[in-house]
Amino acid sequence: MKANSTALTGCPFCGTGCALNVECTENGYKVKGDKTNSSTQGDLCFKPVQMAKALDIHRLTSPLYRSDKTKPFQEISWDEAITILAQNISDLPRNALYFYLSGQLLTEESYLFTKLIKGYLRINNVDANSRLCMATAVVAHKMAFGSDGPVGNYADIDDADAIIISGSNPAWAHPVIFRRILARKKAHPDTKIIVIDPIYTETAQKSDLWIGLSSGSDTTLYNALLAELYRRSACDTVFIDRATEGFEQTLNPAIEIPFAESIASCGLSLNDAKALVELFASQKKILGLWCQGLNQAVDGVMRNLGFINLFLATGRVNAQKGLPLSLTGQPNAMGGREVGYLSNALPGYRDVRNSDDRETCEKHWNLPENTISPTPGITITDAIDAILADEIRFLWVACTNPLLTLPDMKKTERAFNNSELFLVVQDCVLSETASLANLVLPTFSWGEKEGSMTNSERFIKRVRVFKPLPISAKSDSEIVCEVAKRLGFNGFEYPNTKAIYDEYKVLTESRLCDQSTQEYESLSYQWGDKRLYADERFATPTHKAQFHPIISSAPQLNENEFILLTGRTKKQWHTMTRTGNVAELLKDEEAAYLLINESDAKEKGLKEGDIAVIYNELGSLELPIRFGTLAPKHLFAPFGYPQTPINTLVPVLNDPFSSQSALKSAQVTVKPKPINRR
Ligand SMILES: Nc1nc2c(c(=O)[nH]1)N[C@H]1C(S)=C(S)[C@@H](COP(=O)(O)OP(=O)(O)OC[C@H]3O[C@@H](n4cnc5c(=O)[nH]c(N)nc54)[C@H](O)[C@@H]3O)O[C@H]1N2
Ligand SMILES: Nc1nc2c(c(=O)[nH]1)N[C@H]1C(S)=C(S)[C@@H](COP(=O)(O)OP(=O)(O)OC[C@H]3O[C@@H](n4cnc5c(=O)[nH]c(N)nc54)[C@H](O)[C@@H]3O)O[C@H]1N2
Ligand code: SF4
Ligand SMILES: [Mo]
Repeated sequence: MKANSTALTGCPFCGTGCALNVECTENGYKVKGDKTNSSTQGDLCFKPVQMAKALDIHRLTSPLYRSDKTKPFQEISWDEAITILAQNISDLPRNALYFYLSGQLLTEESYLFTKLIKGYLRINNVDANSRLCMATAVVAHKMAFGSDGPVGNYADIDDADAIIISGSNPAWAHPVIFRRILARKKAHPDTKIIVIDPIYTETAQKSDLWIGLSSGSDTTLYNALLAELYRRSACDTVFIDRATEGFEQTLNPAIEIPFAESIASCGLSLNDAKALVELFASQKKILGLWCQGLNQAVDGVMRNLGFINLFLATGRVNAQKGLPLSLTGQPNAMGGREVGYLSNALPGYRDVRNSDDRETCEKHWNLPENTISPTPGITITDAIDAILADEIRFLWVACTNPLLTLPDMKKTERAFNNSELFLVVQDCVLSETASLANLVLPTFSWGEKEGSMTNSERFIKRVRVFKPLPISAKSDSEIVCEVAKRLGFNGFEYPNTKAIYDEYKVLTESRLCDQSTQEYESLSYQWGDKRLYADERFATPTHKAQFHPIISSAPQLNENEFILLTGRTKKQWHTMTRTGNVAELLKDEEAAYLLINESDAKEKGLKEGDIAVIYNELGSLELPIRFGTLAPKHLFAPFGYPQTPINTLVPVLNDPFSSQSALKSAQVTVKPKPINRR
């Protein structure tokens, strides 16, 4: 890229998916919003602007290898690296192989991995960090609407009368979406912002009403609201009869519990809950947004469905009265879902269990009939167990840092250190996971590779190169193709990235995520139009949306224990491999902390700044105290900080429908750090 040139591209961070215009100057990269993009309209936050200073810091300069994980790495050539990788794949039985991908890979990269693993290696042992992030929302959308795919779009913010944000802190995690919400409020001060979250977050502080419920009581709250709406004859029975199924079965268990009783058990004020009922009972346009506070829970699918039920019950799946819009976390988790990178899926929102879906992909990939396995692969947390049992003996990790982000870090560490496991990590830096590997493959990163991404409102855009390429790295796509070719597979010769996209997009034809008519070069396209199901024809077999009865299962706390909520900070990105190198992004976030109510802290003899020890049966950590406002007996600590890895204390407890881990409800005890009296 020459100095003084510009490239239109996408932000590598959150699922808001801002379209950017990066100018390459003699003094570095100037990152601005792309005003020509209709999805994010030129807006952006400080993360990509600041990140542009640190693109070359701590980059890997060569493939690294060691046959024995207790020995130091040796630098090797790419040719050797590809040979070693292909050899390890060939030497093992197929069911001993596992792949772990990322919602930060580009669509073309995830597509190639999917084609190699499911089509050519004939296994479905592949998962992505979306299992920790969006798996629950995927399952809930399939159950309620018949297919994955967020229903609404960002423009629904612009004329909403009320925006209910549950289990999501967009002021930190989706800043441009939050700015759009505040802009709506500024233009129309009557617009109500309501936040349902155990923490009085920055989002809650800027809202009209904070519903500070206890962790795990979402399902009780949503059921109570549904029942109360029915009692007040405020459900849209015409819509329910015309376009949905399952209402009665859903209502019956909910209506048995008196409203006041349910609300009290959530730790909420009756007046606040009544305000929610009145809002849903009105004709106002309500937009419902949610993210990890509903997804990362042992009853995550139930929480999602409970929230969606309120919209279905009041006829809110349209532009007029509003709709639900699930917020996606990573910049291209949507693209990964579309290409089918999870262990049960195939490209174009297809499923390995469906014979027509398998046949379509087999034909498209010129593979014989019955090549693709009809059995979903195991999910990542089960794969960790299988590694510990010596059943999985090869793990290829790309674009994710699972040592710090999977639950039960000590268990993950034991698995990665298993001498029977050959661990391959494909990353742009030596991440904590990479430092445990046998083979490390250095990749290009943001600004160095091209392709496409889909954002949280189903909008696809191009990602382009805007900086010089590190000499010793390769793109994720090139690595997959080279290994496939070394394994003797045809079908991985692509002259350019456009050819990969062109092959993939055919598989979306006539599917919900149809993008088959789009041109790669100029990709700027919202599949499914502004809103899905505008004709009320849902993707279920009967074309009706489905209510599902909600089973409540709030965790019981032992006396003296706290619920440990975990999540994000405002400026850091997950495990800090890139944002951790930027002083501006580290400010006030240099180290992890423990957020606690002042009264709870006092009871434990802790002041602001003191070091607390938090512990449970999995381990213990020391964190400095910060005061905040949370529901009683709740704590918060950010994840991703390598010095104080909070996932040490998070047990593996999965939602039974989605296998997504409950990352926000570990139970811990707190005490002051003992004074060292040496
Ligand atoms: N700055 C920054 N932004 C990011 C990221 C980042 O690392 N840094 N990561 C991106 C990714 S991948 C994701 S998935 C998103 C996540 O975005 P969010 O989901 O908005 O962020 P989190 O901090 O994980 O959690 C959101 C909120 O859920 C609340 N919560 C916890 N338990 C409950 C509960 O039982 N009920 C309810 N109603 N709420 C609960 C927490 O208190 C927290 O405020 O952020 C994206 N954006
Ligand atoms: N306790 C707790 N745990 C959580 C969560 C939580 O809320 N609480 N949230 C979960 C969620 S929602 C998510 S999404 C996960 C995120 O967890 P991870 O995906 O594990 O975290 P990242 O730090 O984003 O890891 C991305 C890695 O990709 C590398 N990378 C960057 N660009 C490229 C590239 O172009 N190619 C390749 N190959 N590598 C690249 C980075 O250096 C980094 O090492 O964490 C989950 N874990
Ligand atoms: S809001 Fe998200 S996508 Fe937009 S610039 Fe900020 S981090 Fe990037
Ligand atoms: Mo995520």
